[in-house]
Amino acid sequence: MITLHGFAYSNYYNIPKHVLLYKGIPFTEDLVYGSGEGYERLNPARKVPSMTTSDGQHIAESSVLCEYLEDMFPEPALLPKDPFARSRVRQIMRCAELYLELPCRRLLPFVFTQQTPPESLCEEVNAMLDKGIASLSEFCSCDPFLIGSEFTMADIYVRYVLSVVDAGAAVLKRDIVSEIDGLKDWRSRLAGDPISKQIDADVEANKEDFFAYIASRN
Ligand SMILES: N[C@@H](CCC(=O)N[C@@H](CS)C(=O)NCC(=O)O)C(=O)O
Repeated sequence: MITLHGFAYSNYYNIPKHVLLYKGIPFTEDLVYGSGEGYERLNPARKVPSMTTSDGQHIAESSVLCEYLEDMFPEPALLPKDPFARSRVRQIMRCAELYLELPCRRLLPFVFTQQTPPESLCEEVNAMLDKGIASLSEFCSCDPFLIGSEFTMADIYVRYVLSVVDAGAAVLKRDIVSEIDGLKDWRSRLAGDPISKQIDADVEANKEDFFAYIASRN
């Protein structure tokens, strides 16, 4: 059986977890924070999530895990059949990570320590966010799903990117989600999905343990 390694408070962990649940693939969860002893055998970069396949091989990087699951379990499909539409899904995922998630992630240490980030950092983050907002505004119809009528792995990916974007938005006092037409409503619709609800409940359940872990590192 597949094992997913990581922790529920990790937005990246929840991406393949949502894919596994959506496709109805049996899996077990192994609660680990990436700094644990021996974790480098699963993922040399020590990032969460990683996955052990049913034949005992280790894979990491959330988008790579999504692609592996799609290759191994093609139904229900999370990529369109048309090659251009597939590339659009991947482009949305890539832009969401590079230009929304990663810049906002730079602000997380300030969120955790409740400190004010330097103005120069906020300017850098805002400039990258402009690229992400321009890209998703161009590529996402949000009607009703990101690329249109078909639910894809981009919907799953962006949903969990937005939890880090929310943290960045609070620091920057910038309503990032509202800057992308239709994204706010798309997000509310997706939040009502039973899988989203299950994952959100698991995030809440892990919160105390995660913050205790963070405190133990400082
Ligand atoms: N590109 C990686 C990023 C994963 C990532 O940054 N995970 C965070 C948890 S949400 C992590 O492991 N942080 C610990 C660290 O950076 O050392 C992916 O897509 O899986």
